Amino acid sequence: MATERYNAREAEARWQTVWTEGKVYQTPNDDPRPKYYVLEMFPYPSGRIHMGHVRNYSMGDVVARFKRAKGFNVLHPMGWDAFGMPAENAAMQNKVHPKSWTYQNIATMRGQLQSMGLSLDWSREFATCDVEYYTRQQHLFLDFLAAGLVTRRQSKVNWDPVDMTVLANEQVIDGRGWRSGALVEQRELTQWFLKITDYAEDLLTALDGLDRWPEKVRTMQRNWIGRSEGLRIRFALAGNGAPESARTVEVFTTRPDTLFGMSFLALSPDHPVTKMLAADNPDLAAFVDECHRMGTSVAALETAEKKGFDTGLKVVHPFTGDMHPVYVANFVLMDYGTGALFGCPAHDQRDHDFASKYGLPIHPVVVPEGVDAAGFSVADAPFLDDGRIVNSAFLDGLSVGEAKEAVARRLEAVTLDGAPAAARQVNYRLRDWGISRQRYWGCPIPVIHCETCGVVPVPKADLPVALPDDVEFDRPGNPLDRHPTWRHVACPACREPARRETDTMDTFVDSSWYFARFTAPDADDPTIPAVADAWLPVDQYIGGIEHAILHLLYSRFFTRAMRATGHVNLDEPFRGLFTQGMVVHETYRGPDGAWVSPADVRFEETDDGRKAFLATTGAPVVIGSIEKMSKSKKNTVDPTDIIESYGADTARWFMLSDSPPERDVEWTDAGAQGTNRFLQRVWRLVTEAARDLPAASPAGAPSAEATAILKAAHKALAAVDEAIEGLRFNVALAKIYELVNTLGSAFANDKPRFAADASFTAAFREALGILVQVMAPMTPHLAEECWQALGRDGLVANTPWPAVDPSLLVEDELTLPVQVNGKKRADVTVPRDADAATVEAAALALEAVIKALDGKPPRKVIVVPQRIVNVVA
Ligand code: ANZ
Ligand code: ZN
Repeated sequence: MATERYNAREAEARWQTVWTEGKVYQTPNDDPRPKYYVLEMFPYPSGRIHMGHVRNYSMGDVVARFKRAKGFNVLHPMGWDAFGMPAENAAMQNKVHPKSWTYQNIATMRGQLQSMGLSLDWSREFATCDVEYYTRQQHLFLDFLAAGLVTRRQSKVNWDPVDMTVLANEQVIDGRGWRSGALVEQRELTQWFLKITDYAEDLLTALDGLDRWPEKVRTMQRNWIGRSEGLRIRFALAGNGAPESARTVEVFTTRPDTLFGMSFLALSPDHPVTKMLAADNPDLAAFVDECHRMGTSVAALETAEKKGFDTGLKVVHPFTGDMHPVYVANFVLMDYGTGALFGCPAHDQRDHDFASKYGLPIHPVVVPEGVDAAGFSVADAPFLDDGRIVNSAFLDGLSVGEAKEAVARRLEAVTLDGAPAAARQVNYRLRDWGISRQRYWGCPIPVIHCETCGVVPVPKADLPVALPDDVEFDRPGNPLDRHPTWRHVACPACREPARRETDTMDTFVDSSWYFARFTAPDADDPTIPAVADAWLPVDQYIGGIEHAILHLLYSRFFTRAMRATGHVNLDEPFRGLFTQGMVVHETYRGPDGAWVSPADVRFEETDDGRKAFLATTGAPVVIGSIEKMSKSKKNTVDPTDIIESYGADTARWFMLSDSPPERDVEWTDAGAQGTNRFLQRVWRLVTEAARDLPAASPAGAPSAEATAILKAAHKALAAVDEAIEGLRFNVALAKIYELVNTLGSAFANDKPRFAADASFTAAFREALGILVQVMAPMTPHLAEECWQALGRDGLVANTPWPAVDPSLLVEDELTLPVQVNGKKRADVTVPRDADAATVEAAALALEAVIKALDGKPPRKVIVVPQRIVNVVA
């Protein structure tokens, strides 16, 4: 009698209802068991979930279900990173309010996530655009402000002169506004900053303790923070036209050892001396304007052609007394170091490019160890490595490190214009975090500007500063600015008419503390510190590598700032971090060269391989390379289509099965079908066994066959346990395949034994139970259905993880190689505890050994216990 196919669609919905109604995944805060907090990076509600989400959330759910079964009180929440530009773009393009667009998307995506059967505590759900959330964020901002962690200062923004609006760096494409196409300018605006640089050193050194983070991510963060030890050196200005008020210029250098190789000094276009000179030099002013038309991003500066303007001024070299020209150069940033540098073309690529362009001297002062200075040329390329100092007077012969120290010592002792000519300085590449955005769909910055009182924080009692709903998106710019009433308020200090801040916060602020809010999502204050401290840090955080720098660094900073203001008492938010690989798929192009979606392609196996055709017309389709799923290449599959045709368990299992989780996984329909067949096979095995196995009867001591079954099950259990613990999901799945094969063939071949051997039946039942339990984290719906078919009590979701019987893991046989005169002839399998005589006898009885000895008795047999048998003929 054939059993019914497993109907995933019907069963999955049914179990989801059971879980929801039983509140199976709701996590109480007051639970005596040890805590475990697993979190996947929360999604942006763009419209629909994609396969990357399916992979990410499947992994997190495996960990959550596994830890729950292992006796932990597991926190596994979900929310929405819901503020940001796309909602405003949709508002401008489709005339839909950002709020309704966002909440509609959330509703769709929540439904999709729920159809995946994730063991989430939905009672803790929130969106960052919920006023209940962002008002607590305003509360944090006010606390940070009071604690001196917020500043306000002038900073450059990308300005679109046609749309009359500020643009984010991502909205500047090749130097032009993404909508208007106008050349973007740089403008100075007063903006709000969070003082992340106060924690630069701490954020750097604490990386050493994050031993459950990928090394790659720690390195990226180290580079981003970019600590360098250097020297500030002041040069005397000389030459016609030096401003009265500026007698010296200070540079920052990490290579004082190259000072004798100096050939120019360069100022930033925004350097105060540049500004003084530009005031009566129109050519220089024009050059500065040209520099301002480049994008503000560091990347834009790095790729731009190096350009300079010779000011005609000179500086005096502190050791040689030589005069060097002073340029204004586009590659010198005002907000790094001192906004000025000395150029040493022989040992720096940018300086080399610059000197080559303007015909400045290129003198090597460092040569590789053991190389003769006379024959060493840097005309074509600078020498950037370590070496020996040459052509440098008192530094000659020193190492780079020694020379840095020697220059620092000498210059610290030299007095220039009444102060030491140099001072040591540690510099960080990390900048303070500018959070002001001139946009509507974000968390309003809770301050008020008063003519008399200046900047006045909104009193906490007046929170929330809620976004107005009645806004217009018919024009570019910030709708909050032109709202008729919203910005007009009374000053909280003097009650006179004042102006509300109309900037909103960078959306990275929203995601910098959501993990803490999940611990007490309904609290009046941003957190309940004792509760947050009990749950945090997040034990396992899982997400994409694209967040390796900003999101993780901001969250680490926020945690420190929240500690400084009493909201939590810890510094590192994420104890373990895992960055998963991407989901990739073949690409297809139709006859007209346009991308074609996999859903519109039909395949045929032909004599020369797999061929693709348009499903509609039958026209040939070109199969292209395998790439990250993306809308632009149309090589996506919709998770909902997959779930509807195969079920969520198939999608979940396939996302975990084929590749190590940190690598890319290729979605193929054949792979999904294969997974589906495998799950059907498990269903058949379990239901047929449940039907055919005799009822349990007293089993007695297990027979050899029963022991073999128990061993296979417990070995698989131990291996799956270890693999999930180490987040090697594909390894866990491989062990489960093995177990299914073992049980499948035992069931097919040893059926007669069930009637005769009660211990075999009992072992088989136990093994099936283990199989269902180890599959439950990956395929939770199928597991419940099987659990029920086996007649087990309750939900597998509530059942403790089975205990491994260690005695079943011991191998009681051993296989040793047998050599005759040093050449391997055979293997011998003996009981693990066999003595030497037994092993010797077994080895000599082997056909291959008898043949090798040619009938003669051996001269000697050496048994190395547990290792090898050597026979000497
Ligand atoms: C002289 C020199 C000689 C330099 C040499 C390098 C190589 P890191 O290591 O990243 O901190 N620099 C200083 N201020 C700058 C600014 N505002 N904008 C752009 N570049 C600036 O970089 C420090 C080096 O970057 C400094 O050391 C300086 O060039 C340059 F063979 O000084 B160096
Ligand atoms: Zn006032």
